[in-house]
Amino acid sequence: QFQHPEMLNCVDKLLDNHIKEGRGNNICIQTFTETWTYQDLYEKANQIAHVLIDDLGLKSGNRVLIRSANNPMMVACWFAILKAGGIVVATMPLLRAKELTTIIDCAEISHAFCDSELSEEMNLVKSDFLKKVSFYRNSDLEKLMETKSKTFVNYHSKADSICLIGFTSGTTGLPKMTSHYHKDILNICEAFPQYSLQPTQNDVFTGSPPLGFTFGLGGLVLFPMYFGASTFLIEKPSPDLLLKAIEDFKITICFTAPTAWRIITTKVNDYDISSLRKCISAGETLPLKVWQDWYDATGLKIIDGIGATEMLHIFISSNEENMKPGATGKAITGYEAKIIDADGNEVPTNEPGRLAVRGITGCKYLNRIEKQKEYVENGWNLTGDIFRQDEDGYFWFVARGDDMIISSGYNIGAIEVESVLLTHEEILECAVVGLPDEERGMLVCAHIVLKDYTKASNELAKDIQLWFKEVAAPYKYPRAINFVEELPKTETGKIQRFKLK
Ligand code: 3SK
Repeated sequence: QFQHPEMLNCVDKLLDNHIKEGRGNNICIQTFTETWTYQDLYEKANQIAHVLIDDLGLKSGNRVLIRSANNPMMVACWFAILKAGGIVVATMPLLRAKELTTIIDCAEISHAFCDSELSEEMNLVKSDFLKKVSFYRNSDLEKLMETKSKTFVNYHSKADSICLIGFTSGTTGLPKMTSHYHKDILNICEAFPQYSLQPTQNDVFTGSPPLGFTFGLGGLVLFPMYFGASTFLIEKPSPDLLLKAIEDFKITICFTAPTAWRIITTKVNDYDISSLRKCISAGETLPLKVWQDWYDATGLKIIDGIGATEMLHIFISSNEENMKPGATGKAITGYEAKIIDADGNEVPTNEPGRLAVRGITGCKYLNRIEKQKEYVENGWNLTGDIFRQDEDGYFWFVARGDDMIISSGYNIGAIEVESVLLTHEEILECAVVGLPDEERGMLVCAHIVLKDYTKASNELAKDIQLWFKEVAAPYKYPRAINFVEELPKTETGKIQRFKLK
C-alpha cells in the first residue's frame, strides 16, 4: 500500500488496466442521457491525447485548463491531458473571465479545453500565456478526434511528477496553487475509500461537487475508476436530481455537502433510495442535526470527513463501525493528525487548537514559498481549522481559524470577495464575514462603506449583488449587504472582523 515504482502514470491503473484486463465493456460513466463504457472513455481519451500533441502542440509539463460542468467529455479531457504528459487544472464552471484569467496567469496555462456551453466567459479571457483553446460539444475537438487513432502510448511519467494543480480560494486576494503527483492520485484512492467505503465493481457513485474541486474529482471519478465501478455525473445537480439519479440508476455511494444532505432529507420519502449504502459529507462541517434527521429518515449513517485541496482529499473521517455522530472522525489510514497551540505544542485532550495533519499526500504550493512555510511545519500541514480531540481520539470541529467562508459547500475567501467589491464605483471600503445560516451553513455578508452614504438603499444593495454576479462567480456574491458609515478598526487601522461577526 502507498508504494509505487519510480515511473508511474496514474492513468495506467485508473483507465488502461481495465481495458487490458478485459473490463472494457463495463459501464464507466452514466448521465441522464449518455452511457460510456470503459472502452468508450479509453478510446476518447486516447483520441484527445493525440489532438493535444498533434494539433495543439502540447509538450510534457504544459498546463491545461478544463472548463466544464461534470460530464463524460470533461473526464475524457482530464485523462487525455495526463496521458499526453500534461498537467490538469480543472476549474469550477461558474468562474467568470477575470477569475479564469487569474488562474491562467498564475499557473502559466498554455492550453484549455472548454465545454462550448461555457464558451462566453472563456472567450473573454485575456492572457499572454494561453496559446490554444479547444471547445467540445458539437465543436472543433470532436471533429479533430474523428481523425485520430483510438490507441495511445501513455507518457512515461515519474511517480513524483506533478499531474494536477488545484486552486484554493486564498484568504488573501490571490488564489493559492497546490500541486499533486501521479502517486498522490493513487494514494487517495487507497486511503479514504478503503477506510470508509470498501467499494466493489458493482458500486455506482454519484454526487454534486464539481470535478474542479478535488472532493468531487476523487468521489466521482478517481475512486469509482480505481475500483472498476461506475459513476453517474449530473451537470447541474440539485437535491431532486440527486434523488432521481439514486432511484433510477440504483446509486450505491453518494458524495455531497451538508446543505444538500439537509434538503434531501426533507424530500427523501418521495423517492426509492433503497440501493444507497454509503453517504459521504465533506466540504464543511456536518451538523449533528443533519446527521440525525437523515439517520431517522433512512437508517443510513452519513460518513463525515474533512479534507483540503492542499491534501488532495479527505484525511479525517469514520466508518459505520467506528462513528461518533457529531464528530468528524479519526485520522484515516495513511495520515496522522494532532491539535496544536500557537507554538506548535500539542494541547491537552478536549482543548481546542489548530488541526495539523501529515501523511501520504501533502501540501506543495507552487510559487508561494511564504505560504508553504505558513502551512507546512516539519512535515505537518497546518490547516485553517480549529478542532479538539476527545479522550477516544475523535476530532471535533470547533471553528474556522481564518477568513474562509464555507457556504453550501463552496470555499469562499472573504478577502477575495472584498477585493471584487472594492472595484465597484460606489464602494469606498468593505469587510466581508461569514454569518451562521441554517440553510447554507454560512452566509457571505458584506459590510460596506459607500463613498456617499446617502445613496445607501435596498435598490443599491440589489444592484451591487447583480453586478457582483456578472464580474465574479455567482456563488461568491454577498447574499447580505449592510451599509455602514464606518468599519470597526484597531488603532493601527486593521478592520476588527470579529466585531462584525
Ligand atoms: O473541504 C473538504 O473537506 C475537502 C474534502 C475533500 C477534498 C478536498 C476538500 C477541500
